[in-house]
Order: sequence, then C-alpha cells, then structure tokens
Amino acid sequence: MASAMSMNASPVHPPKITTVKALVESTGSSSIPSFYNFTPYLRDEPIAGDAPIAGDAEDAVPIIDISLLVSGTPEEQSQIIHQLSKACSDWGCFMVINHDVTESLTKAMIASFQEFFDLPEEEKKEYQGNHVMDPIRCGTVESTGSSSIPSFYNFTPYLRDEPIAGDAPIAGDAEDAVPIIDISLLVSGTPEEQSQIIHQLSKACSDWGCFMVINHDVTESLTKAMIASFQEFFDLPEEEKKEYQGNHVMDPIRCGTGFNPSLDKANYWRDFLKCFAHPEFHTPNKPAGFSEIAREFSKRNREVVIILLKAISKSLGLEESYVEKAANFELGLQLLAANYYPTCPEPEKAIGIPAHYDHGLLTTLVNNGVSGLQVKHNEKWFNVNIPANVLFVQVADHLEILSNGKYKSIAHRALVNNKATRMSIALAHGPALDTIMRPAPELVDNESDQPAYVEMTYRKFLELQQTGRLRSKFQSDIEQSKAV
Ligand SMILES: O=C(O)CCC(=O)C(=O)O
Repeated sequence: MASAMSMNASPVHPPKITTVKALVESTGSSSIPSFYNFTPYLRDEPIAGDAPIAGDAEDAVPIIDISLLVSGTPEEQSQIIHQLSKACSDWGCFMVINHDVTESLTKAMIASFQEFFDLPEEEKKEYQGNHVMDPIRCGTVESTGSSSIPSFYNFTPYLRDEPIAGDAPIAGDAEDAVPIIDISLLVSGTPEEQSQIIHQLSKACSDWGCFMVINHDVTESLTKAMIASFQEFFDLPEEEKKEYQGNHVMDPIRCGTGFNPSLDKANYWRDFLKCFAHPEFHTPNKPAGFSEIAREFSKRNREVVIILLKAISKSLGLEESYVEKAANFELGLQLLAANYYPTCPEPEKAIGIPAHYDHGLLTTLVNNGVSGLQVKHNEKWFNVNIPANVLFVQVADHLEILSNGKYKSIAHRALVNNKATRMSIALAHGPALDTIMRPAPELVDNESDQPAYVEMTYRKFLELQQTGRLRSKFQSDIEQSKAV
C-alpha cells in the first residue's frame, strides 16, 4: 500500500508472473524473462531457423497412410511397411494420415484442455501433484509442487536485511503486546472512561504506532462476507481480472501483482486489488454482490476511523475535529485494498510485502485468520495475529506529519507461508487529495519553530512515493526540505 523502506540498489524490473499462462497473457512481451532462458544451460546447438516443413521438401518428415495398412492391397501394405521402416530408421518420427482420430474429436479435446487451463487457479489446485506416478497431475511455474521458487521471487539477496524475530511475542499474550482499544467506551463510556481510552490511544500511537480495536461496528459477518467476495474476485479467470489491471497510483481500480511495480527489485508473493472507496466509490462489477459488500465494509470502517480521529485529536491536545478539518477528511481518499498471498514452497526466501509505511492517516486491517503480518517495534519484528472481530489499526505517514512526529507511522511487512493462502484487507484512510498537509502549527516547537516535515498535497506525496522519489522515510527528494 506504500513504498518500501530502503531501496538503494538500482532497480531490476522482474517479470510479474503468477503462471506461465498468466505471464504470456499479461505481458504480451516479445522476449522472455531471463529465468526462462534455457539457452545458457542446455541448448548447445543452434536452431535451423528455416527448416523445411513436413511434406513440403525432399527431406520432409515421412507420411504414413494408415488406412492402407488396414484395408490396402497386399502390395500397398508392404509398401507402407517399407515406408515405416525407412521413417523409423532415417527419421525416428512420421506423420499418420487417414486414421480414425477424427478432426472434430481432436478439436474437442483441445478445447476441453483449454477450458481446463482457464479454470480459476483454486479449482486447478485440486489436481496438483508432485509425483510421476500421480494419476492426475497439473502444474505451473509456482504449482508444480516444486520445492523451490523461481529466482525472481527470491527476495533474500535484496531487501531482507533484518532477521525475523522467530519467537517474537504474540499480541495480547506478552507484556509488550500491541495495545487494545475498546472503542465502545469512546462512544458511550462515562467521561472518565472516555479520557482513559484517549490516554490509552495516545500511548498506543506514541509507543507502538498501532493498536487493536475491539467492540466496533464492523461486524464479523460483514468482514467474512468481504473476505469471501475478494476470494471470489481473485478466483475469476485471469482474462476477466485483466480488465482491471492498472499501473498508476491514481487508477481508481487497480489489480496486479507485486508491491510497487515500477520499483520492485524482486517479485513479491502477493496479488492485489485496490479500489478507491471514498470520496467516490469504485469497485469491479464482479463477482455478484461484491460492490454492495465493499461499500458497506468501507463505510463501517470509515465510521470507526472518524471516531478514532476525534479521540486522537484530543489526545494531541487539539480540538475534537482538528485532524478531520486539517485533512479535509470529508473528501478524504479511502483506499480499499485486498492482498492475496498464495502458499509458497519456500517461504523463507520470498516475501509478500516488504517493510514499508502506509501513506494515509490511519490504516484499518483484517485478515482471513492466517497470520503473516509483522510490525517493527523497538527494532524487533513482532508477529501480529489479528483475532476475528478485531480491527488492527496502524498509524500512517500523514498522522505522523500532522502530529509533527509525536505519533510515528509504523513499519510493517507481510510474510508468506507454505500451509495456507493468506488474505488481508487493508483500508487506507487518507486526507483529501488536493489538501496541503503540514504539521499542525500548534504542535510545532515554539522555540526552534521548525516543522519537521515539508508540506505538500497528499496527491503529490502519493505520486512521489509511487515513483520512488521520497527520500528516507518520506522527505521529498525534490524540495529542499527540513530533516525528518
Ligand atoms: O497483509 C498484511 O497484513 C499487510 C498488508 C499491507 O501492509 C498493505 O496492504 O500495505
């Protein structure tokens, strides 16, 4: 959803593949990705570019008329037997004509296989097999049951420069756990309860940059329906999803693979669908019912965020609607993004999304019960297991800017696994695109009078981020800005 943390090496542009079929259908490129390049390894003989076509030239592949073997005269039969002998000894192959495998049957077989290859990946998975003796076996680049991944998915040499905290504490279990905010007390608690939650929020935002929200109005059944709808979308045939492929951060509907395609140095083990949900609502018109569920899900999440932004304003010592007004939140950009991480045969080498910060004010996130999210806290990665009925909320860059660094956006990443497909749904709640965002003057240190961040519109921020022109955390490379 945002840019990677450190991108120093010069970018390579790996191909974006899900399957060979998807690769061929999606790139239409006239060359093949280098790791499909077979020549350096095994092809030690040149191909005769203009070799004769069977049946055209003297040296042609022999043709055997099998009907003469069945019902020809004895002379014809022995002539064919002689041709067969020559074909087998001279060529090792031949064409058979006038047989009983009818053209219509062959065409029907090809069409049926085509239909099989066009089935959603999920359905084909049922037939995946590893062993030569499996009676049915279907496979692709990533589903051959192979124990390794294509090299372009190998993330390790590029970006994973920090070890994963293998035995990091699980949120809610340990002392250092991600804070839990009971939002119902902000809405209908006593004044004491409200100020207690505001205090907890302040601590959560400044100590962690993330928290779990409980007792909110995004019901479990709505979340489940949203996850199921996204699953249906990802299961659509590649052809149908292609309609929504987009490259630009301002495309209101964008489906693709990877993280930031123009900057990615390795393939990321993640497909995504992103839709603008506010101020204008956009979603694909399939699968059936998707749009209605997405609208309700986005609206309910937005309501939660409005309650949180009011409390956060107060926690910063500002009046209740300060953040909403400063960000012109009424016209704020809300981005609904679903991430799809298939099982990965070498999860230790690949990554779903590299470490990054989100760009909005707050991000709300749920997943399908499969873990993979990690947040960075006190220089360690923590696994975040999001229980059903809980919204995981992350402080994003524009709350950091607005609070002049009092609250910092949180670094996070998504790991993959070899057991189960993971899906997460993130909603980025940002300022209005053309509103200039800057630190609240009330929060700028009067003595030094130094805002810690440059001012710019949210639109410009997104464009700079998309093109890799935000230096360090999010300081513009273009403007001569102040230090972060
Ligand atoms: O899948 C996740 O849990 C993280 C998703 C994420 O970081 C993003 O969408 O920006």
